[in-house]
Amino acid sequence: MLPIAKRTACARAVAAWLAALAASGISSAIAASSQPEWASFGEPSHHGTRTVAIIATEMKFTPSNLAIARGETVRFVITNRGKTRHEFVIGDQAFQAQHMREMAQMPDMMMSEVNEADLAPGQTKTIVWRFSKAGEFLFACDLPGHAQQGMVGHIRVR
Ligand SMILES: [Cu+2]
Repeated sequence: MLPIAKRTACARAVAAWLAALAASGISSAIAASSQPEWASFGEPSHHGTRTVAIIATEMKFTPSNLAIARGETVRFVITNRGKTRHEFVIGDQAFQAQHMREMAQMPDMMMSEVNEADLAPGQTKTIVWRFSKAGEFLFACDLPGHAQQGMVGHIRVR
């Protein structure tokens, strides 16, 4: 569990993003519906039916391509075998783009969202995710420059 302060920082960032969306008017319907921002690509769960081990290094994830059946619940066990901090974030294109913008502005922010793990060198964390929606999704390290250098993986849910 992460300290409250870190969660608060993240909650503030999300709140600011929602406020910006609402102010823009374009996505006010989404913001007003109180749907979590990850609702378009699945939901957190507790019991995975399949375990996938992911290794993070500079600058890639291994494996980097996953085929998942719609409705499948995956227990991701992510280990940072690199020399620097990395993230593992599950999302669709829009979520990753938004999160990358946030990380570019606040690269030291430790996120603790349900679809995100922040890993120090040598650290292992687990995320259990149910892929209830079909589609093409990404897992990425959204630290500045990392995804651009190859720290991105593809998830196809059918
Ligand atoms: Cu990284």
